[in-house]
Amino acid sequence: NAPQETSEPSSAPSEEPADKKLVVGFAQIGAESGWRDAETDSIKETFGNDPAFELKFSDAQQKQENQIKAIRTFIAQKVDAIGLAPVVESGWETVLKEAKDAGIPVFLLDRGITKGNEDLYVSFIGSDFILEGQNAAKWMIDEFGQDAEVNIVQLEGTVGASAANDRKKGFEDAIANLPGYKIVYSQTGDFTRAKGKEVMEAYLKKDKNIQVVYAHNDDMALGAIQAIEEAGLKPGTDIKIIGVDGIKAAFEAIAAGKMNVTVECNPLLGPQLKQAILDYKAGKTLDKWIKSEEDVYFGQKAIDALPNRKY
Ligand code: GYE
Repeated sequence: NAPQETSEPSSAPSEEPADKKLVVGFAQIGAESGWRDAETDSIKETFGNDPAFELKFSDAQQKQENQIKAIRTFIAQKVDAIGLAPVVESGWETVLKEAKDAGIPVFLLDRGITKGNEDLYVSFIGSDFILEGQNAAKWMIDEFGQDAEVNIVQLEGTVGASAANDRKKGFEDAIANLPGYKIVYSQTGDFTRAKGKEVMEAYLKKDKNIQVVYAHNDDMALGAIQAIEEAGLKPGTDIKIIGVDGIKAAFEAIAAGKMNVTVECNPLLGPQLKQAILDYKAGKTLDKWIKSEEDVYFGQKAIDALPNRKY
């Protein structure tokens, strides 16, 4: 599939304003999850509502090659800045070097790239995925106790994505010294609800002695919940369900007693990206990592927060 490119309609008057618009090209991954849809909306709203900017938005339909093509198109169009949500960590050196040589600043949004390439982008704006994995494990250990025997199924995100690698690492490191905690199965569900369900369904046919599902995002957790119900078990009770992202549907599942906890990951990054571009253009020095602030929601706290969730 070719990348789909759309330009936001300009809200400026027909006469060119004295100040030229800043053109931003954004290479998005796709629309695999509720989280990503919220991120896309945030970017489109932020730049679409600001007459000082023009947004060129590309949807790569989950393929790195499409993201690379989109970046090359942005370079040819001489955009003022490029935003990139890298689907996987590796393989960006060549194209980001091309952007650098063209003098176009690159901002990484939400996912990172392989360490050692910090000279190829201005800032990374996003979450600490290792901490998210640790927080997921912390909830579980608080719930069951250090000495418990707990069989865990891990539903991993997209293979090679920083969000998947680091959520796995944070979680696995946190249980490494607790011999009762065993990951009995770990498989990618590609961050989608459909795949999360499929993987869980297949595993439950072989083994139902599971106490926890740890899903690298809420969509896969919601898919697993369906599979567990169809297998005649009670998600949230028989099997505790841990997700990451904090999408509204996860809060609803917690309120319904089918899910236990969601580790928040903020997708509303449009305003921070815009600010970073403006700061860069104003000659300010930016932090290499502009971190998101996030919380962990379970029980009554999740139920209380539900009416005010924005995504
Ligand atoms: O958790 C998942 C999405 O990169 C942080 O990607 C993001 C992840 C998010 O598809 O739902």
